[in-house]
Amino acid sequence: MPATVQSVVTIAREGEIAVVTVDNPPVNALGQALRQGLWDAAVALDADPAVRAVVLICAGRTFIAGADVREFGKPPMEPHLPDLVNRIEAAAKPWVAAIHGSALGGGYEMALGCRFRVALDSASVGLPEVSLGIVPGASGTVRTPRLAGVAAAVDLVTGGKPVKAAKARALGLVDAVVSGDLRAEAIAFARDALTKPLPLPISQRPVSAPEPGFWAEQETAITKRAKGEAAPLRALACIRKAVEAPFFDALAFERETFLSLRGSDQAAALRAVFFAERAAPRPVHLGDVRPLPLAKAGVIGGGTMGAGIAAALLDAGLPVVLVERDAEAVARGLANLGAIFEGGVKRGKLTEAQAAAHMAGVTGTTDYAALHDADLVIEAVFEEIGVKRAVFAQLAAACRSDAVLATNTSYLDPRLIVGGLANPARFIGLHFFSPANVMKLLEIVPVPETAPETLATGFALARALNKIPVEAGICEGFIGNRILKRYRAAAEALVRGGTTIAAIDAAMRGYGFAMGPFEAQDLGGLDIAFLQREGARAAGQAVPETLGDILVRAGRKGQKTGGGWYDYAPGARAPLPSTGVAALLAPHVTPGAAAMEGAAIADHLVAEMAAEGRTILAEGIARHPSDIDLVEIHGYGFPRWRGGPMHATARRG
Ligand code: T1G
Ligand code: NAD
Repeated sequence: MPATVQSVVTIAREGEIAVVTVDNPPVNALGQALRQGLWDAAVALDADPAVRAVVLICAGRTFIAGADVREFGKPPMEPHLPDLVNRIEAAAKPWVAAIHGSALGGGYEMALGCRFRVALDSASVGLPEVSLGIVPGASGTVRTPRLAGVAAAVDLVTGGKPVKAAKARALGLVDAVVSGDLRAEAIAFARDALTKPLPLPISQRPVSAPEPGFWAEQETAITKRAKGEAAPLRALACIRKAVEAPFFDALAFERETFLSLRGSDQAAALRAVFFAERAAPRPVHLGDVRPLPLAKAGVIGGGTMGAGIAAALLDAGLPVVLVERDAEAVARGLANLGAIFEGGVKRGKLTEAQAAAHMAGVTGTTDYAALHDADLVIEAVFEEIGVKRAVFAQLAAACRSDAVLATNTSYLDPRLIVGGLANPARFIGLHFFSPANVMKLLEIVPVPETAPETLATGFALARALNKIPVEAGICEGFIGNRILKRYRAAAEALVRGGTTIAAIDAAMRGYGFAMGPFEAQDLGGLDIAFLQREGARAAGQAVPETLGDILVRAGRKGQKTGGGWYDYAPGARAPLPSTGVAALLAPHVTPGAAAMEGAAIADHLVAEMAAEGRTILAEGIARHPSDIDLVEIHGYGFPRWRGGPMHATARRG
């Protein structure tokens, strides 16, 4: 009978092999109770003379997925994880980690404390701590270089990306890759290991110093890649310490680094985003409403968005019917789609065969009858209400009455697009972001009649496409474009107040954005927003003139016209402050007004975004502040390690 040391840890016996099974749903995270249970198991098994080796295995979906991130805000409790890992390593009998799912962070560190690591062929291992703004805190930076060498350790720890079993085996991060019954295979591995001399515990293995110049090269590369995040460079320093100092000194240095980062603003932000991202695809308010089955999709319009959306659907294995206006437009749409997959092949994201298989999954046509068995159809035609209404009228006639019909509109009111059509319960807005096969954000915009099942289907689609869904109420620009409008207006107000365009962009890049608001407009084109404003004016709305309007009217639409907010040398993309723009805008700048400097600019503009976010929450357009942060991070390039405008301003108090 298995003796239960703790409810989360049970011990069974297979002859001379003890099997320690961890069962701590949902991902066997190393909370205090589990750490205590494993500590007690090590003590009990050391004392049992009949046990010659131990297999550590987990129930559920994965091996230990790491420390319990929910404990990070609290004072660390004993047994501390590095002590537990050392205790397992010092056990009288060799432990064999049997890994399935993802052995991540503290989970992989537990495996490093074992004498051997056996991975199921579908498993992966990793040290993703830097993505949480910290470094491994239980010997990951000290044991990994001793197990797999410095270069592999630097990649694994400073990149934070998991490694699949086969590659892990090649790197030496695991000792064997098995298929089928992991428990049986690990027991057999343990028995076989007992017939040979045991390898040294990892902490006693030597570590070779890298080539001269290695550390400086890595420091330069990581600084460039980290874009303001502190943890990757600190992780590199830990690995260097592991090479240059005795094991326990390096371990102490790592622990000190981990504890110092754990309370940092960046770690708090990245933890908040981590939990928001996990909560987003399964909204609590939907309860257990079942989504409709999705086996076949339709996309109307094969332009920028339609092709991107079709690519995302095909990437997820959904066959697609792509409908366009005429044969020429169908050919163009398919060519757009083919170009997306060719790009994927060039970047090594897809093989030629996969790209061909994706293209085999799409049918291009002008005939709406081809949509008769589609479960979901997404419209992505011109942003004109008449065109969209005509398309939905055709869809209502051609599709099943229960097919979900979605519009990808950016600014039109979905209620006006589908108003008057039968079966309104199946309508919804699905606002993808360009490029739709890359950007993870999906704003889900129900109309008043949208059925819960339709809404649940929108979230199920997001899960299938590996996107981050955020439900938005109906207003101009929903959540993201509404905040973008406020952000741009606030930036223009700073220009009117005497702050230079270049200073504003530099401040936002310094804050962590890839580019500032003016550079971004030059890249995307000033005319898109200009046309949207002109459309609103034509519809009778009072839309004050913006500085952007002045530039567009002067023919300055951005890089595509050789100049926008900035000048550009012919064929170049580097933004050059423009005396022409300064002259154009001079009449609109308040002379002597207090110009802002550096970080104050960014704090002010982020505060403006958060102010709009608070209004959006008050109006019920968004449900949670974290939803707004996800929109900004995944739709508009807000630096993840700042947590989003709502988190950042709340943290600043
Ligand atoms: N701690 C606590 N809860 C966690 C968790 C964690 N580490 N990881 C996931 N969860 C919860 C998650 O919030 C969700 O909860 C549920 O588990 C399913 O997650 C000392 C200090 C493992 C690949 O960074 O990458 O170890 O919403 O929806 O898609 O050096 O979760 O159901 O209530 O993501 O199957 C390092 C993070 C920690 C792993 C599974 N470890 N997790 O993906 O499920 S730091 C990580 C993941 C550390 C040591 C350091 C993924 C997954 P709920 P899910 P999934
Ligand atoms: P686009 O001009 O690139 O593509 C529109 C496509 O619709 C064209 O290929 C056109 O041939 C096709 N089309 C027009 N009338 C049609 C009809 N009756 N039947 C079938 N096809 C028809 O436009 P886009 O940038 O892809 O935008 C499409 C929609 O997506 C718009 O509503 C836009 O607001 C929205 N959107 C655009 C972006 C963006 O960044 N471009 C982002 C999010 C949402």
